[in-house]
This record gives sequence, structure tokens and C-alpha cells, in this order.
Amino acid sequence: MGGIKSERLLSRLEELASIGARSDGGVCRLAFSDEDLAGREYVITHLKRLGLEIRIDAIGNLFGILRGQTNLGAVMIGSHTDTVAAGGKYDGALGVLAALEAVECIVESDSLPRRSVIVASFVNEEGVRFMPDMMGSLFFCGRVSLEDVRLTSDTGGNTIGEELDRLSYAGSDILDDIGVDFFLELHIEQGPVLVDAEIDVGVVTGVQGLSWAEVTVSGTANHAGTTPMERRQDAGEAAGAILTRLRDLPSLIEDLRLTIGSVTYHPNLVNVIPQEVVFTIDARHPDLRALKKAEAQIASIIQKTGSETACSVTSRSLARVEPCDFSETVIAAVEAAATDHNLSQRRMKSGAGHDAQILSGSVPSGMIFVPSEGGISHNPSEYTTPENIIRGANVMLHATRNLAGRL
Ligand code: HGY
Ligand code: MN
Ligand code: MN
Repeated sequence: MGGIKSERLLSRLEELASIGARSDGGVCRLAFSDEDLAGREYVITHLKRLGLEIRIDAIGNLFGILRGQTNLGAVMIGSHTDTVAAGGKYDGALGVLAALEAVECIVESDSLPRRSVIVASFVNEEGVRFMPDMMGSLFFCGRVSLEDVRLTSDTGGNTIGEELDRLSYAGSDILDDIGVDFFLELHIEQGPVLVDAEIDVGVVTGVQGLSWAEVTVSGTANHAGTTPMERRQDAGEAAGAILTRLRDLPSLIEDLRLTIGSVTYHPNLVNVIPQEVVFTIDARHPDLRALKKAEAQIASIIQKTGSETACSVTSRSLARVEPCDFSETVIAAVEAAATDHNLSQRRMKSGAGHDAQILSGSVPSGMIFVPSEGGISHNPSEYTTPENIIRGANVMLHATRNLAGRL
């Protein structure tokens, strides 16, 4: 069987990127927004044209089904089409469109696989508007309830339920009658490993764990000029002390990655002592024990440093996904496909969270990485070369054929 139709895939990536396009060349399709819906409609158009059976579940996860010769569990391939607010063209989109391309090549080859193949596009993988991230795959795997999803609200007070209803985004389908035996996701690496080593394909063996928290520091707004320093309850000063100690943690816990991605002052005015500061913590580690140690140290820093200030401090967990290992069966299928294409390859862990991380708790899963130029992602300048896109999509096609042909 031949390879993918390169120009078809590359042009579709550009077409999808035009939906929610930003003036700086990036993309914004926040989950459950009009742009997100338009992106999903774009994918549905192609799934329908292929004659696939379309299913949409109660929170809008999208599935396109190509029936195989047997009733064996399906091979599910896909990713997500939602993006962060200043995202790139490839994060998620490549995985969904490469899955579409793989199924289209299988349909065009006129040789039905033993197993059904399902193209999946999970909602709200990014979790930047509605937390947690990987919400669509968490719901698909039964790890978050429909009620909890629908009640989740964004900083503007909109709930997912309201957005689902406003956009007529949800369906009522399930996949219980088909079952899924394998999940495979093609994704840009989003880091520097492959591009620095000049390696074509990453054979992903697992994903590090992540723990998100939100911290609220509460003080008293007062006049910047009249209030003596010793009489202030300055939420900005207290938050600064906590942040300084948090930023020391990666030097104490090897391989910990800690990010303070959002800090919001209130009332955020030049001559008013900050009344409240809310900030987020994104902590990641490949080892569960080390992640738990980091979480404990974060809690201790917040509690201890907070108690040393004149302010009150609270925190709440926003998301938590444990590290996962992928299936050796799926890993072998990816390695064999990369070898068949004479591509350089290396096994590696994923630094970013992915839907495959969630699926791996339910079915044998794996991922294929392609290089990110400059190791940049979650940034309008995110870029993967056409050559590397084509390489990754061919590995996706052949690994899918490999898995779908298995008894
Ligand atoms: O945060 C992540 O790792 C993913 O992009 N949601
Ligand atoms: Mn992604
Ligand atoms: Mn992402």
C-alpha cells in the first residue's frame, strides 16, 4: 500500500488553520467557542465525504467510523482541534488531519482492514478556558461526569453546558457497541529533543504527570501613599514571597518542571495596594513519587510563607493527571512503521499532556512525535516542516494498518 497524499494533508492543515486564524499567523480556537465549532464542522465535512459513520457524544467528542471486516475492537486514531489562545497550526490539528488522511488512504486502497478504524477528535484538550485539560478524553474514558463537565465554568462565568446548548455542539452517541482495542495519536513534539538531535520520528513511550493549582492571596486594598509599610496587608508582596520560593523548587527536585503561567492582580492599579492576587501553578514530573513530593512541597510553601505574611492564602487543584506508560504493542507498531520508511527514530517521553495519556488508562495506546522547529509550541510561531509532517503521517498510516490488521 502506498503512502499518504502529501499535498492533500498539507493543504487541509492550512485550511483548518484558517479557522480561528490570528493576525500574527497563529490560531485561536478555544474549546466550545464558535471557532472551535467551525473547526469541528470542517473535520465532519471530510468524514462525511469519505462515507464514514459520524458519532458525536454528549460533550461533543467527534468520531468517524470506518467499519472493518470483523467485530474485533477498533483502532482509534486522532487528537484534538481546540487550541490555546495564541496557539499554532499543528498542536492537535496535525493528529486529527493525519488520522483523516490515513483512513482516506485505507478507503482508497479498497482493502478493508480486519478491525474498524475510528478517527477521533476530542474536545477541550487544552483546558485553558475550561479546566481541566484533556477533558474530552477524560469524559470518553468515564473519568469525569457529564454533569461535572456541563457545570464547569470559565473566568467569564460561562458554563460548558450553556456553550454546548448555545452552539448545539453536543450529540447523544456512544461507542459501546464497537469497543476500542488500540489508540494512536500523531502529535508535534512541542519541545527541542527531536530537532536538536536531528531525528525524524519520536516513538513515545509515555507521558509525564501534571498537577495544576490555583492560589488566591487576599489582603486589603489601601492607599499607596498614606499607608505606612508596616500597616499593609499587601497581597502582591505576599504572593511575591510565595512565588520566589516556588521558583526554587526545580533546583531541589530533579526533572521537575514548574510554570507560573498566570498572575492576576486586583484591583491592578498603580496607586492601590493589591487586595488580591490569583496565580496558577503547573507542575510536571515523569515520576509519580517525585510529582507527589513536589505537590507536598508546593502546599508547604504556600501554607508556611502565607502564614508569615499579613494576608490569607488559599489554593485549589485545577487538574491532575498521573504519569503513564504506553503499550509495547503500539510502540512496536510505530517503530516498525518508522523502520519501513527508513526514518531515524528514538524512544522518548512526552513533556506535554495528551489525550493518549488519558486513553492509555483504558486501552493500549501510543504516540508518534514529529519535530517542532526551535522546540516552540503554544505560540503562533509553532512550526513543523512539510517533510516532517509527511514522514509522521506516513508512520501513522502504516502503524494504523499494522494494528488494524491484527487479529
Ligand atoms: O498542557 C498540556 O500539556 C497540553 O497542551 N494540554
Ligand atoms: Mn495537543
Ligand atoms: Mn497544547
